[in-house]
Amino acid sequence: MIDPERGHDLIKKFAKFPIPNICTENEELRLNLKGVKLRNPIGLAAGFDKNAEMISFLSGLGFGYLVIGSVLLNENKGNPKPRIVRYEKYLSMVNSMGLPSVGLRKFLRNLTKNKARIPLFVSIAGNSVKEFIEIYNFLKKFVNVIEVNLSCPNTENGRLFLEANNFQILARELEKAKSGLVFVKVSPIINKNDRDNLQEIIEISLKHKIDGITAVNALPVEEKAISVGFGGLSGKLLFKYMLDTVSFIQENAQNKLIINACGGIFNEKDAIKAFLLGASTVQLYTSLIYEGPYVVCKIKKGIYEFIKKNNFKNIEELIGYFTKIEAIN
Ligand code: RRO
Repeated sequence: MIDPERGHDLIKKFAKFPIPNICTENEELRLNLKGVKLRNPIGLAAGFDKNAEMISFLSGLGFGYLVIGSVLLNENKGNPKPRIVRYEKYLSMVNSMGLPSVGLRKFLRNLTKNKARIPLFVSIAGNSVKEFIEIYNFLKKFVNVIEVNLSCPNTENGRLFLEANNFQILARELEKAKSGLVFVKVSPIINKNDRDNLQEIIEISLKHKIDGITAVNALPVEEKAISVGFGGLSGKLLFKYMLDTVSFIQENAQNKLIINACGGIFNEKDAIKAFLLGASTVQLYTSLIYEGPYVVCKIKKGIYEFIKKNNFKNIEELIGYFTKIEAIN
């Protein structure tokens, strides 16, 4: 009933303290991402906790990992309000936050003050290669997974590095600086140009030892109710674009890139579809808003029951199962 951003700010005030895990965990859902051990494959997507203020609380909601950020080098206020609109009927929303960030130093203070009991991934954003690398070098001492945001729909430079020539330069520098896992987050593919470009991003990622891709960020759309007139669409309406993009990456990367599926994951069926198509993990944000704090427990329970009912040994067997069958046939 209240303004969406005011609602989010209220949650932030409440979610300052640690809570014990509200769900049970199952051994069958454990996953090892190149040495990063996850208790389950459900992650919180970037954007919910941009400034690392709710880590200890969010750790208790049953996630296997949290993506915190995106963080910028310097403080940034973001776009003018209103900058979030909900489409309740479609379980979706549009945001045009415009990368608000407390900046790297304050972010790190928050990060070290709040105790996370699960692996933390940090999403980083920047306006230049130099800025990305500076943030990366600073953060790599504290976290071992970085998600490089190539696809913010709401700032002038937000998708600059999704352009293959620019990404090539960034990927080369990241490779030189690399320690730990590096993912890149991309936009959904909707046309042939997007496909061709993503194909190049995949090739460059493989060449420069990027570990995986998070697919997808919000879909750029026009929206008059938002102050700047445009934003990124997330939630149920994004789901089919996410599946398309995940399939495309799986086909073109031949199992050499880890895929995190992000976009419209509301229940176990959504998550299982993504796993079968090749995603190793799924990430959610919008469904947490519409379904509430037990959404992660519900999804995990559903996946566990599916695994048992269909005689899979564990989640690892589910990942890419469709593509494995195709290969046999
Ligand atoms: O802050 C934002 O406007 C924002 C970012 Br950085 C992003 O990556 N995706 C999004 O939907 N919003």
